[in-house]
Order: sequence, then structure tokens, then C-alpha cells
Amino acid sequence: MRQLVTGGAGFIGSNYVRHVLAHTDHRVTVVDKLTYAGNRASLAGLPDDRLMFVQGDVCDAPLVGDLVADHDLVVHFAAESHNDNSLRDPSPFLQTNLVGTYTLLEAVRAHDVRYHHISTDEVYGDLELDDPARFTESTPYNPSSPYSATKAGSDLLVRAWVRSFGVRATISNCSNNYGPFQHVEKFIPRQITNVLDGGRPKLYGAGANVRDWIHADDHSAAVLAIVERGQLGETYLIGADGERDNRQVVETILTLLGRPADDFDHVNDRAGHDLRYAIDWSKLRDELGWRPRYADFGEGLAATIGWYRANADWWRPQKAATEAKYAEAGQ
Ligand code: NAD
Ligand code: TDX
Repeated sequence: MRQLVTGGAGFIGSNYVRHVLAHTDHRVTVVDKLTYAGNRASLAGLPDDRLMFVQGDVCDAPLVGDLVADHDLVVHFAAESHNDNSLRDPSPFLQTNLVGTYTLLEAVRAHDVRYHHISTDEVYGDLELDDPARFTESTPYNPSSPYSATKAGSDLLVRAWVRSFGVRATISNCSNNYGPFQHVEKFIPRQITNVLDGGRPKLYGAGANVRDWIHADDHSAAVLAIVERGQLGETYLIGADGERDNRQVVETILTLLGRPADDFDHVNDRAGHDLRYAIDWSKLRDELGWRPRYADFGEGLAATIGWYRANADWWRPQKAATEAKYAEAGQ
């Protein structure tokens, strides 16, 4: 099996590449544009004989066509992925998330190659804080931000290509990931590295917004289960029962790092900030027998903190520029 993994130098894509190389005998080609979010160092130390790296843009149709023709499966992670950036400048989100997905779909259609589309629970909008409901595969789409609107649009393109052209595809919508190699712009690494730098965590608004956390290793294992055993044309939600409000997460990080749990700042809230995400992942459990391995968020978070402490060389070059952008927004 030859897998083409787009966005494989990013946070979750690189985790998936490590997972596939460790758990299968597949060969992997990564195609990644190496935007500010991509980092070759996230793929360091992996076996050269089974991993090839191509620097390229998923919107480049001739390149994508040539690569897709040589593979049995495409797993599409590449995206502009950060909500706050999409509020500052939506344009790369429309290009990569919509045109990039369209370009891949046309290539897998032309070459009849199996396709898996990586998406997010944010396509469903948000839930009220006191609502016992969780998202399911049949929750109506209702995205809030330019990021989530482009991810929703890309999912709908996949569904249309399945129905209209018989493309052999599956979709997964996962909740918030954490773990090593996540860019310091994202919530958990930002707070860990702020504290490691002697600063304070920054909570948007009151910090009551809820996210449903899953370790990236669990996300990767679920994606591999779907590409190996999922039903063509189906969508699977991926989650791990990890609901926490942002304030609780910051308090846990501070405590794990030996600082007082209230040693954080409240900063400007995000425009249109989604209140709560929560995933019902029973379809994945019942149909594919998948289960998360990281049952204990505190343990996963402690290991993640240990990784950021030991790998400042990886994140340090991005930190100052990331914080400068936040400072401009009063965040
Ligand atoms: P990331 O920002 O860490 O990585 C994105 C990668 O895509 C980078 O390596 C970047 O260089 C590459 N890329 C961007 N534009 C490209 C282009 N035009 N052509 C080729 N490569 C390009 O993102 P992530 O957090 O790893 O997210 C990966 C995927 O998972 C995305 O599709 C995202 O929507 C989805 N997702 C993320 C989360 C999460 O919590 N981070 C949750 C659910 C779903
Ligand atoms: O400094 C911060 N302070 C803060 O309170 C940052 C960066 C974020 N937040 C809040 C906003 C959210 O409620 O923390 C929560 C998580 O924020 P992000 O890490 O930006 O994630 P989110 O917006 O929830 O989106 C993430 O999960 C779904 C990923 O970035 C998306 O790619 C994925 O689709």
C-alpha cells in the first residue's frame, strides 16, 4: 500500500505518518507546502526507505495529479487550521481548504484512487454550555468562523464527488487534538510554552468555553481504522470523551508545572467564539471497534508538557512571532 499524506509536516499529519510507519508496512509520501505551520523536523528520524517528502502545494493540479497517480490512497490533512488566523485573513483558508480539496478530488476521480478526508467537529457549529447533547454524524452543518466554513465546504465537496462521480471516499470529523509537535499558536502549547518562558497563560474571555480533547495518537489510530475498514461514502466522528472548559485546562497546566492554579490572565475574547464542542463517537466504536487509548487527560497533558520542556529547539523559533500577532489583537 502506498499512501499519499497531504500536510504530513503539520501537527496531526506528522503524527499520522509516524503511526502508519510504526503499525503497518505501508510506504508513505508526504506532500506539504511547508507554510508557517509545517516543519520538516516533525518527521525527523523516520525510515528513509518507506518515507518520501515532496515540498508542494495541494492546489498545484499537475503536481497533485502526478503524485495521486502513483498511490493507492490519499489521506488529506493539509489545511490552514487556526481559527484566529482565519479571522485576521480568510483568503489562504479559501484557497487551501476549498481549492486544495477540489484539486485532490479531481485527481482521485481521474485516477480512481481511494481518498480519506480529514475534517473537524467545528463544521457543526457549537452547543450551549448546559446542553447535554453531543454532535453526531447527522447533526446539521452550521459553521461559525471562516476556518470552519471552509472545512464544512470541503466536506460537502467530498460528499458531492462521492455521489456525482462515484469517488471512493470517507470523511472523519475529529474534536480538538493535543500532543507533541503542535504549533505554539494553538491553545495548549501556547499556555505550556508561556509558562516555560516564565510568562502567564492567556484565557480568552471568561474561559468557560468547552472543548472535547483527544490525544493526536488516538486521532491517528482512528484514521487508520477508517482507511482500513471504513465503509466508502461514510462519515465518522472521532472523539474521546475529553470535555473540559478552557479554564480547567489552564489550571491543570499551571498545577502540573508547579505554579499557582490562578496565575493566568484574561485577554480579549475571540470574535464569534464557539461555546462548546462535544462528540458522540459511538459509530466508530460500534462499527469499527475503535477505542481511544489515552483515557486520562491529565496523564496525556503531563507527557505533552514533558515533550515541550525537552524540545524547545522545535518550538522556540516560532514563539516570538506568534506572541507578537496575539499582542496586536490584545490576546
Ligand atoms: P497544522 O496547521 O499543524 O498543519 C497543516 C499542515 O498543512 C502544515 O504542515 C502546512 O505546511 C500544510 N499545508 C498548509 N497549506 C498547504 C497547501 N496549500 N499545500 C500543502 N500543504 C499545506 O494543522 P493540524 O492541526 O495538524 O490539522 C491537520 C488537519 O486536521 C486539518 O485538516 C484540520 O482541519 C484537521 N483537524 C485538526 C484538529 C486540531 O485539533 N488541530 C481537529 C480536527 C481536525
Ligand atoms: O491563547 C488562547 N487562549 C484561549 O483561551 C488560545 C490560542 C485559545 N483559547 C481558547 C479558544 C478555544 O476555546 O482555547 C480553545 C481552543 O483554541 P484553539 O487551540 O485555537 O482551538 P479551536 O479554535 O477549538 O480549534 C481547534 O480544534 C478544532 C483546531 O485549531 C482546529 O484546527 C480544529 O478543527
